[in-house]
Amino acid sequence: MHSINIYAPDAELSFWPEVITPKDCEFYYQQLLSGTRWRQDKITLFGKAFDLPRLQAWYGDKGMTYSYSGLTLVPEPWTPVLLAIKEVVEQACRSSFNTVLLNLYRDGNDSNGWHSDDEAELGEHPVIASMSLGQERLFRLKHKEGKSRGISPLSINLSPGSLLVMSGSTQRYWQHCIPKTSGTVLPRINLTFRNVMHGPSPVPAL
Ligand SMILES: O=C(O)CCC(=O)C(=O)O
Ligand SMILES: [Mn+2]
Repeated sequence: MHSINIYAPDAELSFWPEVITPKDCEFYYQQLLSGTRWRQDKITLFGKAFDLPRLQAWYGDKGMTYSYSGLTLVPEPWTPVLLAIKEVVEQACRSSFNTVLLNLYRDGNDSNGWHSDDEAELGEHPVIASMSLGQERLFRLKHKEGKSRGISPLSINLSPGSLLVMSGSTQRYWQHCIPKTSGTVLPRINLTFRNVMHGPSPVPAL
């Protein structure tokens, strides 16, 4: 299982083009597509609620709630399929994770806007391990000071079965996104394994 280092200033990026076989890819994709508790979450911007342009699900160890963009996600318990994928990912990147955020991009209209995974509960140097299944989509990265420092943005095709690990100061200095795309675009599932650093906290009373 080979990884490629992608060199960029203030970033640590490793990429495995094929961390699982095409056969496992297809199996996990089908299992996750039908067996995940997909949610249509909303975010509030300027007092108005909008549907996120993708479906999401949050799984992990008990108590590992995760707050982002005004949402608090309470994890569903690990499933055998997710534990099997977690094992592969942990062995490849030699890190351990206690949660995973799943994204389902239903077609080319679904997307993920520019952001960094820099929430306090992920710690100062988070390791984010991003595994892709289904339709290949473009992943873009840009340095926050790219314009003034002349640092070029990066684009990586996230093919099914690939693993991209972002670590070190990547989240501090870079943002990433999945842009919308035209043409015939089948669904894509992305899993980002993360390590949430707080102890079990009470479930919010909502
Ligand atoms: O879908 C992807 O490849 C990226 C997902 C992502 O950045 C996130 O969920 O934070
Ligand atoms: Mn992200």
